[in-house]
Amino acid sequence: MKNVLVIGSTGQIGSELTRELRKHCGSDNVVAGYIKGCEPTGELKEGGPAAECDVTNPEMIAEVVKKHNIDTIYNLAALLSVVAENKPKLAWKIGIDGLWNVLEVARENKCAVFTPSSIGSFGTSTPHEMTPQDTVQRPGTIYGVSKVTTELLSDYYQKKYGVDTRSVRFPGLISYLTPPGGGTTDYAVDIFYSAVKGEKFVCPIAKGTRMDMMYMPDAMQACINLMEADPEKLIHHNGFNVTAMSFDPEQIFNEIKKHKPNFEMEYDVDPLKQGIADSWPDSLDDSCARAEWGWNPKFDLNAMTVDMLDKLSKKLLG
Ligand code: VAH
Repeated sequence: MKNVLVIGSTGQIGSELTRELRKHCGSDNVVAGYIKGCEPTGELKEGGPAAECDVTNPEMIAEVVKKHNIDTIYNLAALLSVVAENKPKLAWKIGIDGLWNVLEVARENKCAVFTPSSIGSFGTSTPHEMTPQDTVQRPGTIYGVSKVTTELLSDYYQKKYGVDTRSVRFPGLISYLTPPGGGTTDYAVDIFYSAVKGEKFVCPIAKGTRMDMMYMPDAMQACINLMEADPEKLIHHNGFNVTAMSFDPEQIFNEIKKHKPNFEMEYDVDPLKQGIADSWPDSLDDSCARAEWGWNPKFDLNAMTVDMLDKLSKKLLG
């Protein structure tokens, strides 16, 4: 991995991954791809090259890949689960028509490709406890349908054309840098903002709803370590289960309360988010990722809470 293009570099994952990749590969070797109206700013803009790169425009992708001699594409362009349910056609256009464009450019230019899947690729008929790596995937959301298709199309290009496609199924991602953009697991980020601001948190997810989660630094390591793993050791290529913790709203609330004794929470369940959350696993089996490429998260709920409160307090309160 020498010259990298991050498509969707200003999003929740892309903005942090571009920074991490620049530290890892060298600032000049990581191109921040963006679309009009979502141009990089601040460190993302100053920290290295950027290029307009709309995933729905194959010529644009090819031009950037050739100009910067790209050998690895991180394709992070997607609508998250809740937004996607309200804009299903656009979700498919970005998620799948866009993926097709990326895979074709990768095939023609011999690039490796990472396009994340999600625990959203599972549905109500999937075993919910310790969800296996290889199991039933019949999601009921357009987000989930697009993520299963992402896994299958990426596997197809790997088998048929030898394109080196690899990816993980991300759980909910928690970060203090870039706020999430319309997902079912956003509550696990929003709760920290309420706690730091001294506000009561109104939780849109029902008591007892467990979902897998991960702190963003661990997600960054997953993105990089998988792409640099020895291909000879990979049995799977796309859609590795990865997780770091599984909790419900009460558990994260009580962990935060250890540090903010006056913090309060009440429930106001959002039916759309709750319906999606109920269809997702309660916990994942990530043993294949651990065995095939050494996946090993560093942050559990306790460690993430300490770091999130510290970093968010500095960000919001100075
Ligand atoms: C969402 N944060 O909620 C994303 C993610 C597993 C959750 O895919 O849509």
